[in-house]
Amino acid sequence: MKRLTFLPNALIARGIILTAMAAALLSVCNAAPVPIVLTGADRRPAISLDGNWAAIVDPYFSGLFSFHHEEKKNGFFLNRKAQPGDPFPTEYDFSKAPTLKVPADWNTQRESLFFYEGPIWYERDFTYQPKEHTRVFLHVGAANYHSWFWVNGQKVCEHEGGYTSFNCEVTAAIHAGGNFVVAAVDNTRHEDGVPTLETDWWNYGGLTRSVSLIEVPEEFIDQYDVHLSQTNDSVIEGWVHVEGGHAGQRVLVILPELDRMVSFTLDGNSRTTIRIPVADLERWSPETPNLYEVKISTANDSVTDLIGFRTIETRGTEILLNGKPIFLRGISIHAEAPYRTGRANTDKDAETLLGWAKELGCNFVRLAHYPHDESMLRAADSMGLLVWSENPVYWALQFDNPKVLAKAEQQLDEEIGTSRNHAAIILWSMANETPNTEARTRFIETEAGYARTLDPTRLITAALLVRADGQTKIIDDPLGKALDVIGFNEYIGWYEGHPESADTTEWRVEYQKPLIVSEFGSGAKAGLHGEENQRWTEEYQASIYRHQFGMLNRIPQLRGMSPWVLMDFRSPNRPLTSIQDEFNRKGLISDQGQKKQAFFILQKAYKEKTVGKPE
Ligand code: GCB
Repeated sequence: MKRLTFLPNALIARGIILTAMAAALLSVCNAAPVPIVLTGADRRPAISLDGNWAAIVDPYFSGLFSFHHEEKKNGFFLNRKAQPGDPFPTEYDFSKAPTLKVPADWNTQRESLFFYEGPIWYERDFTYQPKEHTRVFLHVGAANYHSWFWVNGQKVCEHEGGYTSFNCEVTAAIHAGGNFVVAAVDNTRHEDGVPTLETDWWNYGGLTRSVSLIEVPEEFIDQYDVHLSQTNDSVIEGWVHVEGGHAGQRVLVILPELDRMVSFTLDGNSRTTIRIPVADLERWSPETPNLYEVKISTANDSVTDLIGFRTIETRGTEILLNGKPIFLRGISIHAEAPYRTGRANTDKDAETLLGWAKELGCNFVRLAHYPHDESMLRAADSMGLLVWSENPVYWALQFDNPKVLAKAEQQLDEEIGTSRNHAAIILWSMANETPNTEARTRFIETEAGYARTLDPTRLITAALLVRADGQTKIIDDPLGKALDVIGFNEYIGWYEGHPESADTTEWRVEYQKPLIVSEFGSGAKAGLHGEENQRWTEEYQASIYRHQFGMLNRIPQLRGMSPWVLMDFRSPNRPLTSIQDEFNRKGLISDQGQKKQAFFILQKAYKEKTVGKPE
């Protein structure tokens, strides 16, 4: 079996040398085959492994670790099926275990797992017919947080990070007829994790997104980037990488609607840059979310994607979409499933959440606080919603720990590698509300530099904290220097002062760059009514929104907003009985779909363009 690495081909091709930190991580991971990033995985034919998986709860992780806490070679009991006459007691017998549904978090499936944080074993049988000259990958949409996989007892990969997809090669482990896959998924929080111990959202565990088998030829198109040139709007450019490809091999790129078919040649790094002159291209925008079929093929492989073409850049304090200034009328969204709660992971969830954003009058969504799934991005592309996509560098990570930086960079590789062809995404967010320390600034500057090497076509942002001097709020966090667009969060009227405090608040912004207020808001229990000064009522929340608008309109370089948050979401930090009941209640809509008053206040302001700079 050919070994693949995490290393994005784009980086190899650009001759960029791995940071010492990333190299260190790779060598640590060398023990297990490492998964690869696949662009457009959802565009390939797949054999679904979704459904019911046998599941064994293993809080002490005794299935993987021995009584002296050494990792058992190959998972011992767990990597094989119990056989009659086994010499050892088989305590982990999947045939006797209850099941859990995949894709889904385990917390909302079984009452006893609601607060569970730890490892759970999954097992599923499947039949398979190998084909000649075909490689097979186990595609995992997401497994939160740390996961291990075995196919027919052979370890096929290990992965850290709960919100990105990855692909483990199983070609050598899979065989004709009956097969079985075992996964261990552990959502234990770690100080050196990304995110770390503290978050304000539910730590949903499990195989939270779809799992499938993807078949590809021996040489296959693993990554590609197809976008409109920033400098010439009649040229589509980018690159294609063919895993296992060789110099001189042909790659065809076809855009049927534009009547284009252009051939390129792979270089010694199995990569080619592409450049395709086009005429009469209808550019992608929120008003005209045009998507074009793009077919990329080699002699043996082909993938067809749907891609929109637009440019995004900044000029002074403006954000320019297709060369024209735009104000981002947005809302923040967690990947929380409407109506049923739990992790959002279906096309229907995406349509509901983004449908509400459209109803609100948005042209923009902040997908907080981690990469959301492919269905959200496909829906945003086709519905015409610009997207802020975020790496889970949230609050206080171990910023002086090189291994943590390597983990953040690995998650960026996966986020950008899988979703780089979505026209909707305009902003890569590096972090949220991080403490202003030198180690933090160095960490995120490095992360931002890395993101730029992976994708120089989009804007880099982060949600910063602000400080105050009396009635003046100051945005001068040194991290601002590393960003193209500055996001900032503030909770005037909720965590400080009263809703009216916004009327007298002034802002001093040390950067001549576009600003987005990436959060403001207040808690409100849907259906709870009272006076405007009564916390938790819909009236209080509505009042916060009204008072914010005037203040925001006085910030000259404000170019966007994404109030917190579209829908109530589960958080263990929110225990207030009969109000919160383990939900963060800052949603404009309850988890059961009830719209609160503030929804209509924001909707009116967006539709009448009374907040923000009219274009
Ligand atoms: C924040 C965080 C967000 C929280 C929110 C809140 O500043 O960025 O994750 O959920 O405040 O509700 O307090």
